[in-house]
Amino acid sequence: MSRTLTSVYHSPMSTRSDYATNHLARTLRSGSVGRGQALCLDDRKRGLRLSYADIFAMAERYASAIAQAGVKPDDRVMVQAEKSVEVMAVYLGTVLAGAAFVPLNTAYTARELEHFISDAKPALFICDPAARGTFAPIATANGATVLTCDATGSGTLAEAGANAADSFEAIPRAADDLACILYTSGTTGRSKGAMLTHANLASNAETLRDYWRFTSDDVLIHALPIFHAHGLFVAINVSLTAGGAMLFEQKFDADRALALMPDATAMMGVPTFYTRLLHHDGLTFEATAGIRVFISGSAPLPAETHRDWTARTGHNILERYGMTETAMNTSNPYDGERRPGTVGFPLPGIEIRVTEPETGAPLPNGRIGGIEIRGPNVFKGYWQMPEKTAEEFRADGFFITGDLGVISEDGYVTIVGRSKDLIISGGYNIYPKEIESLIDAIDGVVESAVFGVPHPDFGEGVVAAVVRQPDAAPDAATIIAAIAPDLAKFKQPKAVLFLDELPRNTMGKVQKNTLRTDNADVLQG
Ligand code: MLC
Ligand code: AMP
Repeated sequence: MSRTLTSVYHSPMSTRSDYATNHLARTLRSGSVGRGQALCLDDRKRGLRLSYADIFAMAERYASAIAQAGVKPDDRVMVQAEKSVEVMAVYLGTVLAGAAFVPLNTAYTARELEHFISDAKPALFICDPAARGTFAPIATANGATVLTCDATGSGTLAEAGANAADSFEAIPRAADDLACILYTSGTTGRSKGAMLTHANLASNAETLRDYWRFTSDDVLIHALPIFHAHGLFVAINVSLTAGGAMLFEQKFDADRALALMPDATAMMGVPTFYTRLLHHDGLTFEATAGIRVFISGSAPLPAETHRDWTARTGHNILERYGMTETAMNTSNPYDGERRPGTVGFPLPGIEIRVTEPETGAPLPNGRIGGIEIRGPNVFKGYWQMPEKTAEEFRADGFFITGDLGVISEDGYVTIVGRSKDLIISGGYNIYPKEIESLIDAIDGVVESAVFGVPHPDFGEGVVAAVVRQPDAAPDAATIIAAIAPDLAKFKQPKAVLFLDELPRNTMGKVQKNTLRTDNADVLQG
């Protein structure tokens, strides 16, 4: 397939800028050196076909605009805007400008935003023009300049970019300098910012490119959000580092994914992508014939889905395991057995051990324990939380993931559960504590327990068990209405159950396992 472009967007690859001293930018540009006019990103809904030269020219213009907005090296650039090539260029521009990129889920409400902004104190905040009225006062009160960008790229960001210099001298950044902060919810309900360095992201991109054999011939269906590790660090970084092309979709849609497959060689997704495609009549051997690799992660891929996929398409999905704090840790092999229900082997250069959770003592293969990780991918710590950071690391540098797993005699890692109270729904992490606190504050509620149960589409779905005062009993609709303004939609319970009391053990601890087992079919059908 020829992917040389003739596009109105053509810009010469900047010759003035030398990325050699900016650790991550150097890696992200490495795949395209000498191939400036090759296709980098194709957004068919917007009719955009952008070459590497176009994308890096845009990134340099945004880097200039970011610097002009007063952003200095090590400052934060926070973005809560719909997925677009402009947001991707802001990510690259932020890296070039030596600042830290802080993307946020577009579903977050003003209450959730308030915490992120006051915690990260960004110098620049970019949001949708429609949200400006709500978010700008919070951002400016915290010292940020505000720019806007909608799903089509319109807004004051584009204006600033148009007026900015079209080349930018990359700010030198060393391996250990901060590149991104990604917020990940905390068990106490307070989100923590995971600090990822240039070397964390660059090393993971190169490792995954090589392990999964990505090259400049690849065309990736990119239908993931770009505010999380999967869509940003795995999909974008690997594709750029390989010099491949991305078919950029606003969000996942099974019809569109199937329509794109004849032009693609790879797809990355959360398990929901695969279960939704399996429900589509169009999923056949023929429809998927041109795809080289289907990759799944962010949540467990049921072994049954893996097998059904093979039966319907002839492809074995390649499942991998990662997290915000570490990017990717393990992967099933490219060649060799992709074993259903497992997440494969530690990636090259990354060490994994399974330990006794209380003591950290390493356990032999075959024994279930806590998964711990050490390697160049492991983050620098939680933003302004040195004690929390110290708690999550062993003295010898291993990071305690909070996942429970086992390593087989032949080295395959299987994740069997989590020691953290966490729900993963459609690939999004949801911490029950945050939802419980909001429900408990509602008039007439005595207490609540939030837990995950099997969901046919999202893998797990959120359920709330609520104990009410007898005289002023709010119904389920009242409870959802009360929390909705403060809680992103994906975190809101899909069912509310009323109990006379919560099940507790002899220590008084709420038995979430009992709740999960007793209500396992609440969201089925
Ligand atoms: C949407 N909804 C969700 C949801 N997504 N509810 C629970 N969990 C989710 N993940 C809500 C919607 O608001 C809507 O509410 C209803 O559920 C149905 O929406 P939909 O239109 O069917 O959903 P859709 O918009 O298609 O989104 C589903 C999805 C999306 C799976 C495509 O959630 C998604 O792209 N997930 C990927 C998340 C991701 O990238 N995770 C990576 C994290 S990084 P209503 O009531 O209005 O209908 C990481 C590290 C690693 O974990 O290892 O990768
Ligand atoms: P996040 O904090 O959003 O980065 O989510 C990371 C968590 O997702 C991990 O700690 C795991 O619990 C889970 N996860 C990621 N990939 C997989 C996978 N392939 N199988 C099971 N769980 C996974």
